[in-house]
Amino acid sequence: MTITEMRVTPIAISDPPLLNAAGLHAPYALRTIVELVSDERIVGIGEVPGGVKTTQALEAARDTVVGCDPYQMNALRRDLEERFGTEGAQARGESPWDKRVHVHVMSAVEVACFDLIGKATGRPVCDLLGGRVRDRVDFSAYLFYKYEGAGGELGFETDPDAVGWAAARQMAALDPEGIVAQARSMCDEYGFASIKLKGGAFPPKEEADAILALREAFGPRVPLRLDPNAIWRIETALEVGRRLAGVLEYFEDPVRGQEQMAAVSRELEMPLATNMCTTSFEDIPGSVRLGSEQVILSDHHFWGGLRASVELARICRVFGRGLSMHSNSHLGISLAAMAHLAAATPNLSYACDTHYPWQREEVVVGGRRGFDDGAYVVTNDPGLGVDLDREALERLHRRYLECGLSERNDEEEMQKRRPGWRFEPVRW
Ligand code: GKR
Ligand code: MG
Repeated sequence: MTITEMRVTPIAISDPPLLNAAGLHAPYALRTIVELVSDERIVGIGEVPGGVKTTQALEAARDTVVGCDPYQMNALRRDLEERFGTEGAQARGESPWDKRVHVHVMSAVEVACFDLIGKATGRPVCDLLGGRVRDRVDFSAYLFYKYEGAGGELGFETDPDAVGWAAARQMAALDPEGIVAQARSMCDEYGFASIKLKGGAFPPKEEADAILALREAFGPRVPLRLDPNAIWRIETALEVGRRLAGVLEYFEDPVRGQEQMAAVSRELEMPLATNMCTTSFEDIPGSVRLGSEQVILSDHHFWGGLRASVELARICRVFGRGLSMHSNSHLGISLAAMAHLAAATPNLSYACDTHYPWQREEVVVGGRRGFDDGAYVVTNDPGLGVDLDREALERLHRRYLECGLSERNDEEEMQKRRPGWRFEPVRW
């Protein structure tokens, strides 16, 4: 099989005004869709966080990818690395999300290769990763402090006809009561049985109060997680950590960097988790030496693909790390890839993160994917089990061209609400 064509399409999807340590989500989140077409006219697809830099890097990779056999992923990776180099771990930057470009290129191309092979052979991607150990992949409710509004063309307005979760998604949630109400409607709609709160937006005491309010509302059987995206000082993390002892399933990135995470970990009983201080293979020796976290959140988009994430899972097993999964605003291609990876990863022992309930649009045929009692059901459909809706792709691409956004910048968006607001890597 030969890849004869590579299409790269940046898109913009509506995204509500969610708050985090770096500011506020813009009305649109950027994604880039990659299609690899084979000589038999079979199309494999991939989705990654978008923006001009990643899109241009994917365009630049086209010459290397076209003409390859999609089965030859090792050679393809080597050729891409020889041509474009790799980025050091530092290149991820200080923001909650990963700013590296080439890991995303590798991921988009590799996922599309797997989808292509799956569609050509009639096998689901999880079979190509060694086979499934589960059919149902549990996801967790991912709560955010937020302003009113649904994002996108609805802007800060709301759709008055919306009901249920669609209505709740538009409501402001700026205090513990708002967070509990958000949790209730999201869990009712999707059946999620674990809850994560994105922190780092309000003073730590208020965020800890919200966790305690969730515990009160949902009881001890619903695991809770808190993630302030490394914006706290060690003393703050210890104070909150002691207050929430026995309440949190894990405490995600309370402080910045492996050294500080190790210092907090030595003092607290609860597991620390990360998608910020250990985010590449280059970081593993430091993680092992220092003991910076007990749980790593994998993410095939920034670990460089599905096979890299399988390698990460083995490393976690060897070094006694738990394994969970990280998310950013995304659509159904990423969701399917996450679910196939999770289905084929025996030691993925936590419900995965997903921003999916916050989005309203889709780029796959059939529209929005469903969850069954909090789980994504991985079928035996070939490849990722999803196909590109070309009309939706075209519409979301036009939106990308018109929306005026070229890279994610939550600080700039926050300044529209609070003039002069600045991102501070450590705030409290
Ligand atoms: O979408 O605002 C957000 C999140 O803060 C996201 O960017 C993070 O990468 O979900 C993420 C996390 O777990 O750190
Ligand atoms: Mg996180």
